[in-house]
Amino acid sequence: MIYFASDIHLGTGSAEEARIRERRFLAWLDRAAEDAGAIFLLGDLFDFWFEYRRVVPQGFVRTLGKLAELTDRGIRVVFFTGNHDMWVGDYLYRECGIEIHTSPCVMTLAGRRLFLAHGDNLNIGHSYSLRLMNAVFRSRVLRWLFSWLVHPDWAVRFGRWWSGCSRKSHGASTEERVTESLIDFAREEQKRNPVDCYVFGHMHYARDYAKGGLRVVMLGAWDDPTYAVMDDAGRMELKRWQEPGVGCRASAGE
Ligand SMILES: [Mn+2]
Repeated sequence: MIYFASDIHLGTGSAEEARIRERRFLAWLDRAAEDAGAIFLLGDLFDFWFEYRRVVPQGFVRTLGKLAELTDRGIRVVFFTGNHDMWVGDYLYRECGIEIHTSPCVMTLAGRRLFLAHGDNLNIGHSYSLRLMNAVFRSRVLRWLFSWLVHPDWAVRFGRWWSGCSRKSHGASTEERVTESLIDFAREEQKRNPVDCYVFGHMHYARDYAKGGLRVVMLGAWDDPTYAVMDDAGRMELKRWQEPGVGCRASAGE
């Protein structure tokens, strides 16, 4: 089985909220690891991440430990960076054995060709300001300057503030139309380089779109966790994650 999740946004909210979110994700990883050949994390695993050469942000130790344990056991863990963790370097690869991708990728899995991406910056060709902002954020030179000029405590403080602002402007989508731009992108891409399925995160709205040979699976955010799973025959399904025991407690109270 191959599992897909995105937009976990570890570190969001108060310390207690962040711990609950992390535990929920770990429970999902444990469940997935029972039969996973690979686990794909399609971006925004962290609400904010910035890596210095020898310094990484505090926190997330249970997640990093779990991911390292899974790769040690031979499970392939693949991470596509999102707009909240675009500054991931090679630490997660070196320390946890995670395969890292910083741009969209077409992969053949279980006999299916899949287009995988976080889903940000796919449709910015028409917008000069978005292209410029993207170039600034992804500039290696500016990243290097930032890491040498800004003390890590200040960088993380600023990053967490910025991530909070970004989430408020883009996060917690309640309308299906937010997914339309990704479907439009897939429709155009399909003319150039057809695949069996597109898998995206980013929009914080879970949707499984299938029409006229086009399949676009959009993973939701982990405020209400969803994930996708593909079996060995290449059948993909979008699912809601129900933590073991949570449903039982609710029904016991009736
Ligand atoms: Mn996100």
